[in-house]
Amino acid sequence: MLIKLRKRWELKENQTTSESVYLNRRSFLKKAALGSVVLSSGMVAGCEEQSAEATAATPVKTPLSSLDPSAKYYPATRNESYKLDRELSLEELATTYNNYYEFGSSKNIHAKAQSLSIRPWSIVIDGMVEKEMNLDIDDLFSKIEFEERLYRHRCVEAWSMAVPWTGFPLRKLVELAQPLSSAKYLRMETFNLPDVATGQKAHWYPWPYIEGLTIEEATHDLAFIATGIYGKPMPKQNGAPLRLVTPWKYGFKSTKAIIKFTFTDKRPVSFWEEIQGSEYGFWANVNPEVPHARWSQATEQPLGKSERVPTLPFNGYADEVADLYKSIKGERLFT
Ligand SMILES: Nc1nc2c(c(=O)[nH]1)N[C@H]1C(S)=C(S)[C@@H](COP(=O)(O)O)O[C@H]1N2
Ligand SMILES: [Mo]
Repeated sequence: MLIKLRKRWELKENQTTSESVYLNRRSFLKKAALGSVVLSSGMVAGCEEQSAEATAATPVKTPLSSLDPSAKYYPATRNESYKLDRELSLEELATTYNNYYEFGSSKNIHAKAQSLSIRPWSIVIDGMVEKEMNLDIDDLFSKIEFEERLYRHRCVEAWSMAVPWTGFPLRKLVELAQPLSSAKYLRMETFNLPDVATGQKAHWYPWPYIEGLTIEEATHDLAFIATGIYGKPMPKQNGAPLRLVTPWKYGFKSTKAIIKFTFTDKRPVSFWEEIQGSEYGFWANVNPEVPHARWSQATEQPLGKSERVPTLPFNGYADEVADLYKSIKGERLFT
C-alpha cells in the first residue's frame, strides 16, 4: 500500500494551478482534426501524470558534482549586490519540486531528468549576428567568469523560491555574439529529444520549448545564464547545463537546457504563448495586481513555508527593471 505523507509545506493540487491544464481548445481541436491528438479516457488536456507519483518524493542524489567537468568553477564568489528579503529555500526542495515538461507535467521529474546527457554540449549562436558560432560549453565556461547571485523566483502558478544561482550575465553572451543593430529579440531554444525526454512524446505540446526576450531585456544586468545552483553545477532537473534566469518575470520565461540562441527582428512565440497566448504572454512580468485569467497573483506560496506571502511588483525588482517598459504602450506587460 502506498501511504502518502504530505509535508506541511507541500502544495495541494488545488492550491496551485498547473500551467498544463488549460490547453487552448482551438489548437487542441485543430490538432485532433489532424489526427495528432490521441484521445484516451484519462486525458483531459494535459492531465497526464496526476498519479500518486506526483507526491511520492524520493529525493534523488544529484550526480556527484566532481564528475561534472565544470565542477572546478564552484563555488563561485558571491556578488553581494543581489540581496534577498527572505530566507533561501532549502536545496532539497528547490531540486525536487520542478517544472520541466520535457520530462512530464508533474513536479516530481528529478529522477527522470537524469536521463539527459549534458556532455558534450554545444550551443549555436545564429541569426542576425556578425558571425554565426557553435560553441562547446566547456570552452565557453573556461572564458567566462562565474559569480553567484541570490535571486527570487516566482512561478506563474503562484509558488516561489529564493535560490543562489551560479553563472554569468546573459549580456556577456550577447557581447560575444555581436548582434547586428537590426536584431531586436533574442530567441532561446531547448533540446528536442523525445526518446530521452519522454514528455516530448506528448505531441500536443509545441516542442521544442522556446523563449524570447527583447535585446534590452537580454542585456539588462539582472538577466542571467545560470550554470549552477547552491554552489554546485546545475542538477539536470533544474536545467543543466545552462538555463535562463529572469527573476522579474514569471518562471516559465527561464528556459532550461538551452541549445540555441538566435538573434532576430521578429518577436519569438514562446512555448506557453503558443499553447495559450491569452494566459501566458511574451512579456510575463510579475505583477500582483494583474491576475492570471483563472487565479489571483496577489500572493505566493514559498517552497517550504506554511504561510503565503505578498507578491511584489516585478517580483521585487521594480527599481531595476520598471524603466525597461515605460515607453511600451498597448501591450499586456504582466501576463
Ligand atoms: N525547457 C523548459 N524550461 C522551463 C520549463 C519547462 O517545462 N521546460 N518550466 C519553466 C517553469 S514554468 C518554471 S517555474 C521554471 C522552474 O524551474 P525550477 O524547476 O528550477 O524551479 O522553469 C521554467 N523553464
Ligand atoms: Mo512556472
